[in-house]
Amino acid sequence: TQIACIFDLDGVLVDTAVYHYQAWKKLANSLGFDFSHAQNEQLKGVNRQRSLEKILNWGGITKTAAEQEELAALKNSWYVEMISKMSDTEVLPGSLKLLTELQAAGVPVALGSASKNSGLILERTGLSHFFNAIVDGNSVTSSKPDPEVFLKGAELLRTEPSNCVVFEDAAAGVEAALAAKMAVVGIGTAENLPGADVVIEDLSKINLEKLKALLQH
Ligand code: B16
Ligand code: MG
Repeated sequence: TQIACIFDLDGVLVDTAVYHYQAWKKLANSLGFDFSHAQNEQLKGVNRQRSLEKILNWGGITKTAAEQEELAALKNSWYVEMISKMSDTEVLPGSLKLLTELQAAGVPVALGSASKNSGLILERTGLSHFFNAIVDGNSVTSSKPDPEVFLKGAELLRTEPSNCVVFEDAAAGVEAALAAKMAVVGIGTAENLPGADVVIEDLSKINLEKLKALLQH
């Protein structure tokens, strides 16, 4: 079987979701309100600008485009400060083993992330060298659930969507992968990830053999 893998970053390979949450929470608090863990779930996989729009909406706050840009930059400065201190200890369970297995087998691997900070994160956690292609928030125009990020990944890997397996922790990301007509491995819980072909707790629960079986149907 021809197979290629496209990995989401936050919440799949590394544990940066907690830093996004802390930085957004700090921003909301500074504006005089708070939001729940359940609401935070809706921010996963969603790009920076869209995330801010959702949060301001929850707080019942209206800001001009210029003000929104400033607020997003402020959140990002706190977030970048946090991720600058990351190390390879924050790579999620099973990531290293699976990426190593794929690399050894010559399986093409791409990143498919909404983040504009993916370069810094991959570098801090020592994962850069596993990727044959990087598609992130700097290279796409439409945010997940639009399939653009994954379709670009397949294109850069010079393969067809039907050969691709996407790894995603966010509902918006699973939707994007399905729209791209790719197989999807959900990371997390099935109730949060409707439509995924299989949902596992983390990457230690899967290997190349199981991925190939997934593409057979
Ligand atoms: P940044 P992923 C996404 O990354 C995060 O899940 C989401 O919470 C974040 O808002 C988005 O990246 C943008 O990140 O502000 O760093 O550009 O899960 O698609 O890897
Ligand atoms: Mg994610």
